[in-house]
Amino acid sequence: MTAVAEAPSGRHIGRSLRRKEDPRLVCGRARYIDDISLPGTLWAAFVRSPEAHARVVSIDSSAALEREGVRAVFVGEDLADLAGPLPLAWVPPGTTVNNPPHWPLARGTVKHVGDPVAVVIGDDRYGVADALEDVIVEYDPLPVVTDPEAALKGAPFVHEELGTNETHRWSLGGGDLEAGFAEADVIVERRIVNHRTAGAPMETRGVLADYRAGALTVWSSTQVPHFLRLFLAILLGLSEERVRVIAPEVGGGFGSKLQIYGEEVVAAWASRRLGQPVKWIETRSENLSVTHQGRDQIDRVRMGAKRDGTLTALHVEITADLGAYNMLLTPAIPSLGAFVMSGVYRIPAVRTDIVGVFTNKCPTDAIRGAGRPEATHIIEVTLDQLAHELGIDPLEIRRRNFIPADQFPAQVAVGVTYDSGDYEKTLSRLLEHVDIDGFRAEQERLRGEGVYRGIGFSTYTEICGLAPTRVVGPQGFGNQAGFWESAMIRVHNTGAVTAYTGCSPHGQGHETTFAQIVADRLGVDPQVVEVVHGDTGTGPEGRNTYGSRSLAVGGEALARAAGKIADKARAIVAHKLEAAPEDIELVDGRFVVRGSPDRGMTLAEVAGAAYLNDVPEGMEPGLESTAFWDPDNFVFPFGAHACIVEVDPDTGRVRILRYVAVDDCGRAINPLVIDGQVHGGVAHAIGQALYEQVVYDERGQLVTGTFVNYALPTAAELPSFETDRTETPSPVNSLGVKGVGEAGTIAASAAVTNAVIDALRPLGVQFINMPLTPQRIWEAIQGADRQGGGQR
Ligand code: MCN
Repeated sequence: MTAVAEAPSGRHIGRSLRRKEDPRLVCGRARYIDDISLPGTLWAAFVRSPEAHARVVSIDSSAALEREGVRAVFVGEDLADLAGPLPLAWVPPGTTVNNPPHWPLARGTVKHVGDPVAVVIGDDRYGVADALEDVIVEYDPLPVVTDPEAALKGAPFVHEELGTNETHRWSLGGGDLEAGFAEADVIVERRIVNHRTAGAPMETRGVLADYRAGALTVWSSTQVPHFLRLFLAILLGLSEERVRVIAPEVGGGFGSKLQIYGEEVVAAWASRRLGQPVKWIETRSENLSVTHQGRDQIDRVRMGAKRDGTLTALHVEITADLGAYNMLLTPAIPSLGAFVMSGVYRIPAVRTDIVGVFTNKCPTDAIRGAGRPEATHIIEVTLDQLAHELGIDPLEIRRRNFIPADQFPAQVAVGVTYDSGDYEKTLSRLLEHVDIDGFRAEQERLRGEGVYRGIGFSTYTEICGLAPTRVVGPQGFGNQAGFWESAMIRVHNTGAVTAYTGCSPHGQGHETTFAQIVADRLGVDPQVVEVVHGDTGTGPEGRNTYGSRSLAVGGEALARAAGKIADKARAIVAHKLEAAPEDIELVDGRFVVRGSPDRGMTLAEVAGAAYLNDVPEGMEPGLESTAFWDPDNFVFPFGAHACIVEVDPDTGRVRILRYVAVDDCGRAINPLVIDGQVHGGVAHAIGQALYEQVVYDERGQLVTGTFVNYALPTAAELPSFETDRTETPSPVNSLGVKGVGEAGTIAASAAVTNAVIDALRPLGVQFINMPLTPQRIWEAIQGADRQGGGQR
């Protein structure tokens, strides 16, 4: 493992700088995809299947083509020159996944509501939307399957030719499970349903493709411009350097824009075919029906412990509803949870068995947390159930099983090594904010008045900082790509700095936090550091933004690129001031000779010398550097969250009274940004716990196709979050940082669920599955005497 370099000594890391990107965002000056237009742009609109499963008998586009302004209607077969179907890039290691072709426009059959069968292209945005109605498609409906457990039992099949709905099976385990359960005094079994949710970013997707003179430029509201460039080049048969992908301002993604979407391929293909730019902007209804969704697992959980609460074994069987097709990472998502199925606990034997299932629904893929919120929910909710069974306090059972702080780096049963941790510390800090004894006394008193309050905890860890090529690349999981991050820094004549990152933020504040890192390493103000991202035409290769990887991998790459510049600056200053390079140090924004603070140069002065080629003999002029960073390990943020709720027993309505989050993401670069990330993350999980659910009926019709019936929480439903931090540095990178972008989402659904169950116990409810809607809670209270297992 890499040793921690000297702690950053500058003045900007650790400061709550306001986000540099916000003025343009709040003043309406940001440039999103729909703000970009090119002369001669044509518009695209997609004809989508109203059936969940059907044979496409015929498509008659003649009436649409007669409409004024309609230039073309293309169907799946027209795109026969594509090099292949949409990509599945990553499968769980060591397994084979059934992967029938998924075409950008369906060929022959449709597999879910919204599956596109044709694209209409014309001069006018609204004209093509109207023309959709004139494309007459005849469908021959086929039997539909929406229940993943039923789907595993046999026909009907989503992909008839496979003769099964099973996509794959994959397991990860360590330790002797049988011995662990044999040793247990108590075994708790639960059926936990982690239902389907949508990414629901504020900005829907969109793409503008412009093919001209043998080169393709694509603007897309994507999280992964470099991946998109690669796959567009492959599918269209272009050389990769002839394709430039630009992610302009991206209004949120939450994982749902970590994808190669058919619409992106169709727009690029059509632009080449028609010789004009082609643009498509997704409607909200499309976003809720065809942008990939997340979660959707049925988890059968067994947790064993001794009478004193010592955990002995955990076995999880996951049935993952993957929807109708594999997309970029679909089958890998449930596996991500398996790597942290030990949570923050010493459990001698842990095993996760996953079966993936096709159903006639929109495909699932990464949504904030991707597999890890599901794992935390499993561990933390089941642990509370176990604590109750044993008559042990929920906090006490956690403490008895925590991996002690002095055991890091700590290898857990499944073989993963957690980099650093101090779980007792985050929990103790949490309890400084939450007076648990006071709460219990008040809870008891209020119950006497018919008021039901509950408290729930979640002590979690997660795995993030997706990189180590040695683990995820060809020598590890067999994935044919390296997972590092890149950075390039150019110091201008003026001493201002342009920093190019291979990350591609879409709300995370990299322009601020990454500027803080570079500023500290170079002794300048963050205001003069411009962070450039999301454009494959500038900067080096990149691996983009997802999996809370950007700071731990991309931020570290920038720190290292800046370190190279600082080294060169020291050599130039030494040359100019006739001192030894090792005697030059960075103090208060100047490179000075040690012991002679008056003798020194600013970065601007160094740049001036560098561009005048006034540099040491044999050194190149100029002041630029590039760095790639591929760490040895992932990073493992952790924390302790508490939620206090009040449940109305008459209506089943849950009100969150307090939500307190103490997170540890290593050294904090910007506490304000961290708080923002935690707020958003927690809101996301509260949404899942209490409100949001993608619902399909038994015919595969989407019931939640608008925000009227897909209930996103707003500020009105959410409490004012209380946040705090501890800082346990990671030894994996020189900054000592870990990720935080998903932490809130990973921790929170269990805290909310445990709080609701705690409130309902006096009414006889022992267990309940999300979403904890008023109706479900009311029903649970009514049927409390029948409790004892999960319910869908
Ligand atoms: N940070 C920090 N100090 C730390 C850790 C993080 O200052 N010790 C800062 C980082 O510098 C960065 C931000 O926090 O500005 C998030 O960093 P990181 O945890 O590395 O996560 P990423 O930047 O890779 O973002 C991805 C993550 C994911 S996976 C989802 S999903 C998500 C999220 O971030 N989607 C978001 N946050 C989002 N925030 C917004 N507004 N919109 C989304 O779509």
